[in-house]
Amino acid sequence: MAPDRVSRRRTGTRLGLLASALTLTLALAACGGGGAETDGVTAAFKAFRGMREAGDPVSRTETGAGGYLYRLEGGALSVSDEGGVELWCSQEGWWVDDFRLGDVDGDGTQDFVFSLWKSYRFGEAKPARMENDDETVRNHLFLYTVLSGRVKSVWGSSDLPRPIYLFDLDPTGRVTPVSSGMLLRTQEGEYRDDFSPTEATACTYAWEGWGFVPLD
Ligand SMILES: [Ca+2]
Repeated sequence: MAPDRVSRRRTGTRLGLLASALTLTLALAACGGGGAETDGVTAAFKAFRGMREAGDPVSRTETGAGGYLYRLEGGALSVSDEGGVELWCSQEGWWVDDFRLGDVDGDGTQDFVFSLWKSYRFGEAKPARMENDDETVRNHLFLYTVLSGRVKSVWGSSDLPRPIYLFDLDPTGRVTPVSSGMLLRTQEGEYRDDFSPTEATACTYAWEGWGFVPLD
């Protein structure tokens, strides 16, 4: 997503992502189907997941347009229809930190943006089958949408240069043929071996059709 050249301001915010509360929740707790792919469940990912579970992971549900129910629990994100039928669930090899709902690309259909962590550097279409032994767990940002009851990927970042601590969608940006004017506002830090948070930086991005582009 964001190249390092983007100018940004220091906020001095220190984010306590790894809070002390002990919340042990199975990663698949939010997913009833049990069919999530297991690619990417590496030793490094399991260690990362354990740290997240022992922190204070976000757990919440939100009803979006069309009555679709978005549920995040134990790092697993799922989407169900009005009847409670699960349409989609994040892969077992992903840890989802949080999600936001909003029509990002301006096509009139609500999308959902989520921040996730996974081991493999390749996108979800090329998981463990690639000859890739890099287990480093890195942060990504994905944009999905729900069209006629089907969950579809719109865009997915490669490894983010900086992990996102917090993010939100802000509909006050400039409307273009490919954007609803939805801005992505983030608080980002630096990677550490133990994934402990660093000083955060505030960044803002606009959707340009092929990805989120930093606003100077
Ligand atoms: Ca949309």
